[in-house]
Amino acid sequence: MDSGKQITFPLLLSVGAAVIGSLQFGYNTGVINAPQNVIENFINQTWYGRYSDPITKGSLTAIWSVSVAIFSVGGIFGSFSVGLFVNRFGRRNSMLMANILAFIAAALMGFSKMADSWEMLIIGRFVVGLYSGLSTGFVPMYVGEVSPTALRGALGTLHQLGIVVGILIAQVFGLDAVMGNENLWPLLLGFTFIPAVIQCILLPLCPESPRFLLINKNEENKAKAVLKKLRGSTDVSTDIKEMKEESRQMMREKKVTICELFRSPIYRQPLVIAVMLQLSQQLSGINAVFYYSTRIFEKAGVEQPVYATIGAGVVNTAFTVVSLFVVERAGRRSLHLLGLMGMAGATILMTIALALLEKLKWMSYLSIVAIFAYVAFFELGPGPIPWFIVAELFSQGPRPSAIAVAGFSNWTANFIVGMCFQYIEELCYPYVFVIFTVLLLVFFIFTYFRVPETKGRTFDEIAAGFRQTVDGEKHSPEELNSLGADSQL
Ligand SMILES: *[C@@H]1O[C@H](CO)[C@@H](O)[C@H](O)[C@H]1NC(C)=O
Ligand SMILES: *[C@H]1O[C@H](CO)[C@@H](O)[C@H](O)[C@H]1NC(C)=O
Repeated sequence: MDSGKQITFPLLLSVGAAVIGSLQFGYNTGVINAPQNVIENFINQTWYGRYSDPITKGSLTAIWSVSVAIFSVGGIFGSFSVGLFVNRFGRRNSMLMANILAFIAAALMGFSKMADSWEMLIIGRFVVGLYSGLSTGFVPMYVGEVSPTALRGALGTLHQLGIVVGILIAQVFGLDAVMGNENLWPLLLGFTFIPAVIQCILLPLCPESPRFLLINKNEENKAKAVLKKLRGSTDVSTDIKEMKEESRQMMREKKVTICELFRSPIYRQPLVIAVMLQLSQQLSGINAVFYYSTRIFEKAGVEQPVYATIGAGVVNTAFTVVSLFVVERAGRRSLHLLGLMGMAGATILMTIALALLEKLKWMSYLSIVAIFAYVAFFELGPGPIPWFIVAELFSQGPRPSAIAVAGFSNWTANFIVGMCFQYIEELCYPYVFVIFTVLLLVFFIFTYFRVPETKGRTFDEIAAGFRQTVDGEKHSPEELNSLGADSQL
């Protein structure tokens, strides 16, 4: 019997229960998009009720931007705390415990209207950000560790898919006719409670990660029992052997702390690349679209902006699926370049559409096309590629620290975009997207000259390429640049 490729019910259950965490992350990323106007009204009225003075535009923008962006501050803390939990409590129990945060957040956001308090909304967004930061660490780890090697890649992509489906669900629920209206918006935000309940029911039926049991707890018999259930086979010696081999290899390579990572010149170049790729993902402005697209479409003269937002969600999901098939085959570097260039083109289209809207009404359609193209190109390149490259640039020893630094850059840039977009928009409307065009081109140039192709190359080969540059700090810029070209292979 081929136990390596079999999808058993316990495996399906475990993976399914875990990716509820990814769904929650996506849901809370997308949920504040559609109901922006109704919630702003609530803030306006609450302000008036308290101070008997109409709220100024500046205060309203500030409160709203903080409510949106504080999610990423929670994300920063969450993603840094992953290590505190997984090795102590285990993967499954960590996921289970994180739901306490989801319940607290749901209550804070859900009752904020009743309590006339936008502060509760803001704290709730922070707490659900914490949960999301933890989830983006827990879920891929658990899914990777319960899956057989042959299925690891395929099942791992369910995390990414869970996120985009979560965003889409949030956009549909955010319709005026569903929950995105004056009366039901607290329910829309509090809805995060339901997936949390489902996960709390399902997770206790799922096994702990066999890798955690074997390597961290040294409980081989328990690990074997779990593996037998997951694989639907009585012979799990190959899995056990593989895990032991992997852990031996990890011991051989000393763990590199974050401080060492910053100090050592060997890691400098890969680290700069890892951080720049994360920045290129976030500063491309993608979350400006996920957080604010309804407002963007509204300003672009689209008549039913919420439906355009849902359309963007559908395009996002479709191209995530497309990219799952493409990423494994095409080179990472070329895909990233293609994505950045396509997004830059889309931002130019968007600028034209916004600038000419006064004269040509049909420009609102062009803006829909532009945003759809923008999202599609994001999912082909800057969406998935940075994670592949970070994982492929670093070997076992420095990888966890590198991923932590990358995650920090990701959430920080996410915060900056969420916080500043509305201000920048007010300042330089209709030319907001020009900023992203410039940033995208800068990242394109950086990727072209500095990022090596990592697909199908070993760590040693990639590291050798970098060493050339480290040894020769005196190398001329031309030589350094040719490294990028050399490594296209
Ligand atoms: C707040 O609400 C009042 C009355 O409903 C409205 O006239 C005012 O424009 C609103 N203020 C802002 C900043 O939206
Ligand atoms: C970085 O941000 C993107 C998009 O917001 C998200 O899909 C990805 O999971 C994030 N990564 C981490 C580690 O938070």
